[in-house]
Amino acid sequence: MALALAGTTLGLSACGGGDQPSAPAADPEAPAGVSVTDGRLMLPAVSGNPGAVYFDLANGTEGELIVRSASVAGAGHTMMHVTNETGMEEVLQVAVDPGQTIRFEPGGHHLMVSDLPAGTVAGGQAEVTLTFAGGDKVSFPAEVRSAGDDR
Ligand SMILES: [Cu+2]
Repeated sequence: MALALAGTTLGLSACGGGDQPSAPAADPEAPAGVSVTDGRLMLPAVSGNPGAVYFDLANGTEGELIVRSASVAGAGHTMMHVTNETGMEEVLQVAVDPGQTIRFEPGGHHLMVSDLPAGTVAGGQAEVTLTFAGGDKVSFPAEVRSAGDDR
């Protein structure tokens, strides 16, 4: 599926303006107030199929948080999906209101990861990175679980 991610500038303008100076980020790679917990990567039942990643993303910042893309270290393409009545479809961004937590969970939003690296086995760990509108990123560990395990 061809994606039209390039050339999008909407997110930047939403952050501009206002007379409050923005605090310098201590670590531009991990915005203060943003946290991810309960990361887990479910291996596919059939080797070679995509895996799924679930987690809770908490937006403790004062502004809207918009996830623009996701990746898993060493893996191939990672897409953001949402499950609906007719199956799954790709979403190009996921917005989280200030003070809200969004759960990527079975039956809802999730990441779909193709071409998992060879060493991805149950009991191990994968590093997942989310990239937000504006360029900030957050990385977190996901516990690798077998297809039949608890999601
Ligand atoms: Cu999916």
